[in-house]
Amino acid sequence: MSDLDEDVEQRFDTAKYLADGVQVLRGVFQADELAPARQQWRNFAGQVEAEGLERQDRFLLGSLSGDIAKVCEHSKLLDMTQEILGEDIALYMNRLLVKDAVWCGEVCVHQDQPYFNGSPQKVAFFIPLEPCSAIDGNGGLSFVLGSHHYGTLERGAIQLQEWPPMEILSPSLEVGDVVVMDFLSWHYSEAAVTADARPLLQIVYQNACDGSYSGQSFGVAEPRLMRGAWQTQYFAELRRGIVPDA
Ligand SMILES: O=C(O)CCC(=O)C(=O)O
Repeated sequence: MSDLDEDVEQRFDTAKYLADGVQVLRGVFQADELAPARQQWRNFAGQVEAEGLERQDRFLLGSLSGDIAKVCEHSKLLDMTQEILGEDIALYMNRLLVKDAVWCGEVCVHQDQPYFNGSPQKVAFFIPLEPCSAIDGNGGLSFVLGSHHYGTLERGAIQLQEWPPMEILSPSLEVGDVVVMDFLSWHYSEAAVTADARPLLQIVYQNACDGSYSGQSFGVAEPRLMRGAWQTQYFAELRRGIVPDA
């Protein structure tokens, strides 16, 4: 590894990430690094419309603003992404997934790629703004290790029993921990059984040879280069000019 932040370098293992399609990193962020974003969340929780966001189940649709929006600029995330995807990095998605009194349901086993556009070579980071527990907790995520090796599947609920057994990782995350996930990795979450809100940032990057971007609803209204240089002149917003099949 080259110029990774020293603290992260001890933990991030590119080979393991490539093998498992997911890696949990403990204590990536110091408390003060996420404090402004957490404060912003606490200020607007329950009144997301005032932030220009629209609540739909667990999704806060619209462009994030302020300190929450800036987490995607953090060098620790971009350094790890460069280790995986190369020097030129673009932002694909920047959204907040919330479970709380408004919505606390379960999310079936699925893969994100079929719901989005562009190359499947995307790296997703899950960053909890409050402690986030998968088992008997506030609806944290579980991950199916190695599932990304099956490539792009279809939309819908993946029936785990139809596939060879794979290990499930159900981490309890503290603030400062980060999950790095291949965009092809299967994942799900149980319904929350505690009343603690679960604000979880999902930030997705890709190589800047890919001009796809998620659009306003998922936090990237325009193509956004994060490191290096664009290696394409073709930019495609998710769902642009498409009438979905009936
Ligand atoms: O918020 C969750 O628990 C699941 C989120 C997720 O995986 C998704 O919406 O694709």
